[in-house]
Amino acid sequence: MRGHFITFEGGEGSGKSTHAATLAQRLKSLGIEVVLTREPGGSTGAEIIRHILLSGIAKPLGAETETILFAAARHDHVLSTILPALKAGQWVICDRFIDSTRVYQGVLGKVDPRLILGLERVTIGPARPDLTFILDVPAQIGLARAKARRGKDVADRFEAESVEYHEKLRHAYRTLAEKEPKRCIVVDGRAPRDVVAERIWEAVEKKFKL
Ligand code: T5A
Repeated sequence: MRGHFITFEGGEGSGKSTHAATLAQRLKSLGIEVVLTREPGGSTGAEIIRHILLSGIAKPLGAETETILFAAARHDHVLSTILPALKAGQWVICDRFIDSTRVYQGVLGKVDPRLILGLERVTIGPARPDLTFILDVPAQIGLARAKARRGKDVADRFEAESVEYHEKLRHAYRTLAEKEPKRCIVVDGRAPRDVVAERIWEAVEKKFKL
């Protein structure tokens, strides 16, 4: 039996990590086996590539090269972490996945959609998300949260982009959700944490008949 695969998407500081962890905890409290993971990263090889991507050293190589690096990380992550867990009947909750590439590299980076979708097909195989939460917050709010959380550390490669860039991201995520309404649920991430968590839980209960 295949397990279930849920992804969290959205802009910086929208609450993905917070709500991925909250959902994982709630499922575990029901005795469900859960693997909580993230992208870029989630496996030994992918964590190495994460460092290259988020440090910004690959930025001068261009958006296509960054796209290929995200795909390389995803390939290792899917093979090493996601597929084994799904095959074992576990639930996988992933903080960012294919939609981040579609939006950051595809829409914002203007990378040819044929490259994006071709790499997607090759890297994920049968690991298609059953359900994707898109946490929606205005860019200013998300960036302020991300800044408050990182303290004196410097902003990473993507967080350092302009507010205008992040507003475009938000719009691109909403457009993506409209195109795939069966898989994607947009959740207002401005609401208090417990309200957002409850909205997510209700959707999971309904989708997987818990
Ligand atoms: N990327 C990634 C690509 O370009 N292409 C790809 O294919 C992939 C996979 C990853 C970067 O890589 C890019 C996108 C990203 O820029 P990352 O360090 O993993 O970088 O950063 P993010 O995924 O953006 O994660 P963040 O940590 O910035 O944001 P989250 O996870 O959305 O936010 P979270 O949960 O950490 O919350 C931030 C703060 O807000 C608070 C939390 O407590 C925390 O302090 N918070 C709330 N506060 C008030 N009300 C609420 N409802 C709140 N929810 C959370």
